[in-house]
Amino acid sequence: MSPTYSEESRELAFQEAIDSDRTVEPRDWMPERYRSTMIRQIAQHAHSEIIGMQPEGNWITRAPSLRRKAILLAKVQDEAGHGLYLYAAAETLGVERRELTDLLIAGRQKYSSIFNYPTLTWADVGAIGWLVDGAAITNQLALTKTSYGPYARAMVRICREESFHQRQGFELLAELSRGTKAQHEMAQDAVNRWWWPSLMMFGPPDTESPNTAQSMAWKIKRVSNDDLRQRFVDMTVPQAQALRLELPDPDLRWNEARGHFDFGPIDWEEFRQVVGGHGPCNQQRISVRRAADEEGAWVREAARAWEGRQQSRTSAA
Ligand code: FAQ
Repeated sequence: MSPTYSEESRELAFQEAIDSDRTVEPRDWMPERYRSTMIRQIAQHAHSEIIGMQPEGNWITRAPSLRRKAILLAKVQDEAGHGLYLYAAAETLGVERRELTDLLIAGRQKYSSIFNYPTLTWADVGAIGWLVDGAAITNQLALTKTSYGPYARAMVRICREESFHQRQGFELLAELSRGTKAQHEMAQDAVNRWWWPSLMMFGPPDTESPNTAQSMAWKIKRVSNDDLRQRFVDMTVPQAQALRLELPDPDLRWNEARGHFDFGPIDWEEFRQVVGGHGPCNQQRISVRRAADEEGAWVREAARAWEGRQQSRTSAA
């Protein structure tokens, strides 16, 4: 774009490019607010992937069979990979992974509310795969069409891996649901505890979401929080029936006129508490992340020393 453009005409040209469905690439001019919104969302998403390793990672040593342990190890490792693609996407906007990690540990950037709930039984691993990854895919499929190119491309790969995660959660719960009475009850208890927090993953209602209008105009978001939540409910109810598990909502019923399932009120006060740092595991999640960062410092130092040596060898050659 021409350097003689005023800020206002640049913004207009940017919006026109967005309206005609052009993706924004790292070297393109973009309004500062677009850049900061994108950094906020990608960083929050990356942090969620990394913090999200903790609730399931806690079960790796307690998986009930070698097959289940191998599956869970692969899944948790995939989440680490997703975090890394996303930090790399954020770096194309001019922020370092180090800065973002420091902000997370200092409590100045968010991660998804869902990872502040504890994993009390093995069935929780199934409920996370089925419901949490199911909600994540619903959101992320829309994000494969987001306007920022590096984020959209990261989403395509992440969604493929998340589909496997969702299937393994469904399969785990199906096995428990068809198992002994105690196993069925354990599966039901996990679904009872994870259902409502999964609906909260999509964020506040559209009427109370400060970022949705601008993010939709910039096509960062293609679908609103409430519409994604409805998509997830519509997709999940028949799956619960197939699993022979109940969703813990007495108001859940098909609405012929709307062509969607109606569902009961969400406890938004609980959401605010969890996002505000007062969920059951907020402190534990951040202190584990901080300890991992401190314990890994020597690896980063060694990598930097090795990189420095390689550079001096190259320049001497
Ligand atoms: N938790 O105005 P909006 C995964 C905040 S999947 C915490 O609607 P926006 C995979 C929001 O940041 C989970 N905070 O905001 C996995 C904003 O605060 P701010 C990660 C939330 O951005 C599975 C304020 O509330 N996925 O990790 C939440 O337009 C299993 C107002 O909200 C993503 O991050 C929440 N649930 O829409 C890993 C997807 N909801 O920043 C391991 C990408 C809202 O202004 C195991 N993100 N807030 O201070 C998004 O799509 C959007 O950022 C939304 C929120 C939809 C989450």
